[in-house]
Amino acid sequence: MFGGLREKLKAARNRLGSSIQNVAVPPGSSGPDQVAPEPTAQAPAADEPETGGLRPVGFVDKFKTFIIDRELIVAEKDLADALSDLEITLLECDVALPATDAIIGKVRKGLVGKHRKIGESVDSLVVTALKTALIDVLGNGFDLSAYIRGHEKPVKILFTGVNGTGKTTTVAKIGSYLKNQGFSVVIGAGDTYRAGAIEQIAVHAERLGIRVIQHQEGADPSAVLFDAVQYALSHKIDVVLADTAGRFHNKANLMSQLEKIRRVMKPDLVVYVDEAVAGNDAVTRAFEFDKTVGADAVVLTKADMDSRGGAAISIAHTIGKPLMFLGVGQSYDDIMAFEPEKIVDELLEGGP
Ligand SMILES: Nc1nc2c(ncn2[C@@H]2O[C@H](COP(=O)(O)OP(=O)(O)OP(=O)(O)O)[C@@H](O)[C@H]2O)c(=O)[nH]1
Ligand SMILES: [Mg+2]
Repeated sequence: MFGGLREKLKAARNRLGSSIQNVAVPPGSSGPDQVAPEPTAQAPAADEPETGGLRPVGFVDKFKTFIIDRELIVAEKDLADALSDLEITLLECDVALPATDAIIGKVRKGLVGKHRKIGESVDSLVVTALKTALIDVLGNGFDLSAYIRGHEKPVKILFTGVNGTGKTTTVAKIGSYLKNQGFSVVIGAGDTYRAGAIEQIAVHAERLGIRVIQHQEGADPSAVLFDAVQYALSHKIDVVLADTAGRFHNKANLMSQLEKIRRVMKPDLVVYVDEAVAGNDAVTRAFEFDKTVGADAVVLTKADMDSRGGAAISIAHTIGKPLMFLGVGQSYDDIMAFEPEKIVDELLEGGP
């Protein structure tokens, strides 16, 4: 998951470290007394090729061994090239422009100025700045279990999104996840439009031992989902998960059908589902859905197939709604509650 982004961030992290090390130890000098090699550290070889300005990325293997033991002053201009590299990296990985700008601004803020951190390596200074910036942009996630525990039952959750992105699979996965957390669940087969959709969700529900409320193909989805809510009320079920047909936000008739579902079912949460692999398209579509029918949280599926990670990094920041889960495969357990710190740790794991 997000392997391409992880690799590129490694290079960007190296470049930032090099730039800072360059300030601390100007090329050709043994360095001012702001930094000192650890006793066991290898100093840069005397015959190491000079590049004129910044040291080559390979130098970083050495910068991580330097320890800031007094004061290091980093100016904005020292980071300009490295931040520009980071910006290109993020954009290449499909991180949306506003999120990219925010990350660059936060990394700059984290690194420019005086550092007086006894015993900290240049690399850990860079990692802290990157981590803080990414976590800030990723937001807080959304703890569905905590939400359900704190809410009047049944909690009604409506899943929306464009065709084929993984809504039905996500309904099944979340059903299984919530069951494992001890909640009782009913599923409403609200996709009465696509041939085979009712059977698809019914098969999932049967495998998971979850009750599904269904009508005939072509029936009014509002009526199906209303019945699912009534069933939950009369059977004291904790959660109603409402599957719906895929639709594009510019199809007025289908969007007004969704509007009707909202009015009739009165969901507590509207969850927008899209696929991580769609990158910026997913961000744009989420924005449009939020504008037309609203969205309280987002699930990004197929993160297991996504190397770039751009949608996952930028969707919460761009549309202002939290990311709740990542779909990471085709089995019921292939769902991850979205925990920003964990994601960022994985993105920045390992050495430079
Ligand atoms: N690799 C991977 N595949 C997934 C994931 N989630 C869903 N899929 C696959 O995506 C395909 C479409 O999934 P559905 O759940 O039917 O998508 P949908 O949004 O309900 O589709 P429509 O109802 O036609 O709009 C299926 O083959 C799923 O197995 C995921 O997280 N990872
Ligand atoms: Mg479906």
